[in-house]
Amino acid sequence: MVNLTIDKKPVSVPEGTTILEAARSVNIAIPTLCYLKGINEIAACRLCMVEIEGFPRLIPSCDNVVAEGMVIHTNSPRAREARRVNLRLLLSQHDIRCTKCTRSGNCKLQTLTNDYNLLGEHYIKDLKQTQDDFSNPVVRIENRCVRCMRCVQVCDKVQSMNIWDLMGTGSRTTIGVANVRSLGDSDCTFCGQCVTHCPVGALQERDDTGKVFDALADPKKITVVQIAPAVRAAWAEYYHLDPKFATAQRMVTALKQIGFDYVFDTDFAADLTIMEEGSEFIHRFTHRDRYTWPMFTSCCPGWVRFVKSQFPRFVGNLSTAKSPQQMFGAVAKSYFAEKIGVDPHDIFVVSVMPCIAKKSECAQPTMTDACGDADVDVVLTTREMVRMFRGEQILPATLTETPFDSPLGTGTGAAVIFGSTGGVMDAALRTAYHMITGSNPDPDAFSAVRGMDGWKEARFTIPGAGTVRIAVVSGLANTRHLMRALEKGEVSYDFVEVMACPGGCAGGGGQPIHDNMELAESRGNVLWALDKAEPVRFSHENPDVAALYRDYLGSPMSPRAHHLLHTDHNG
Ligand code: HC0
Ligand code: SF4
Repeated sequence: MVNLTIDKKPVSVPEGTTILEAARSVNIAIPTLCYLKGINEIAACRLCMVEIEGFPRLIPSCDNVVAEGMVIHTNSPRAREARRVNLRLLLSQHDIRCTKCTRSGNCKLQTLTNDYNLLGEHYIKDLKQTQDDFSNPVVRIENRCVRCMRCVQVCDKVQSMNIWDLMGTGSRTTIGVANVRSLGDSDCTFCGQCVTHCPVGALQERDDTGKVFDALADPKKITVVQIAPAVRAAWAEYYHLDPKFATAQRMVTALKQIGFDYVFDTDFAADLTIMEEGSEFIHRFTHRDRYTWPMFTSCCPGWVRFVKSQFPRFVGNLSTAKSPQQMFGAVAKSYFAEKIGVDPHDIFVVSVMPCIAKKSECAQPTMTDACGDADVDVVLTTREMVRMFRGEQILPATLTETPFDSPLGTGTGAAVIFGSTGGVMDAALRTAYHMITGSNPDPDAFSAVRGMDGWKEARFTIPGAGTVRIAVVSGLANTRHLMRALEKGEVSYDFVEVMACPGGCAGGGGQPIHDNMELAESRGNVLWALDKAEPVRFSHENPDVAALYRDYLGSPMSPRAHHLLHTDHNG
């Protein structure tokens, strides 16, 4: 152990601990902007400067480690002044028109500017003119960037994609797309992890709320909205509401209040996905030699973009099942349109997703199977939906609960866990077991797939089918490791679930942002608890999915189901 003193407090920490972490261990907070533990410890912002007795210069505390006997002052006049100067330098290159920024009120730089009372300073006239591209699902706004490098590091280390890179030198240093490409031409998966890790508003999703307000105001449009599983675990975080209070049913009330005609649940389509994907898996498993292995889940568009660009020879291993969001859109503009007797072209489908990549998924030219129009018209992130609620002055704490509309509003426990890593696999195995054996397993029989490990493996024996070898992976760097191991023949599986975002959609790139906090696990736990509390925990027992097969699709994998619910990923 190393013994030292920080702000007159004795501290004892293991060798190699940074000064910043040593201070945190005794509840001394040193301000940071660029710091992300284990990912970005590079002293780019230089706001964590501290003074060390006997040392001539101030040093950044995030990338310097403790030494025996150090006497450190974190808030000496010199340290405080250095922080103010460094903050001013950051502000001199930053668009400080906070009223026009989506991160206003949730911006680390804005908070520090207030904390250090730099409110009278104006640099705006020196800003350079930029032409920011708002056409892609992920948008970068150059003049808001503080060159903290978090996006570069998260993309490299957590997602292994290396999309962002440092460009230029000196005062012209900035971040851009590596290899001088545009974001749209790059291999960006649009997972949005750079967005949720940006401390300011330099990265955000493309705002599509205007299109939704327009549709809501159009008397000819029948507006339908679906809510993804993981949204319910996070939507009210900005309002500081406990997830137990902030139920999906209160979100239904709010969405009705802003004018949607029908509020449905992506959980319905998640159960439908399990019927199709489970049947597909059993078909492949019983005709083993006709397919290449393993079969991969296909519901995460970040992962689908990843496999297409990084491991194209595995594209044929993807399940042909569309994602629940796309199955929902296709069913809404066919079965549901028929049921209520309207022209599907008049239905406007909005998805609320914890995800930015879903914006690119719904725009795929192949996702038009119901009536030739896009099956899903607009995807909003959880953050965009909250922005709409705010604009409409909705106060979630005052809302009562409203049930989802019928018939696309019923979901089971197996569906709600889709939003957490391991959930799709768990749900698929529950139903595959029933399809093979004719009886239900214990709904918790496959709990080995749960938990936050980035790469999980398990084997399950299903009577009549033998042993099924599965893997569950989340985060694209973990995924790359798994894919390389598969290529080298170091591992082999039958079925693999992949989610691009660490922890799955609960930690998705469209979820509320809390600086320096990873909430995928706690949000995921909300979803697993919802599953436990559901009376029905098997997708094949969803009564409205059963009715859809009975009245419209026939059976899983029928020609109509194939047309509406499956896709060719090479298409
Ligand atoms: Fe997900 Fe989904 S679970 S990808 O994370 O499969 O976005 O929540 O909606 O489509 O259901 C996201 C979340 C979904 C889809 C579902 C899947
Ligand atoms: Fe989107 Fe979920 Fe995939 Fe992340 S894990 S890219 S939130 S679908």
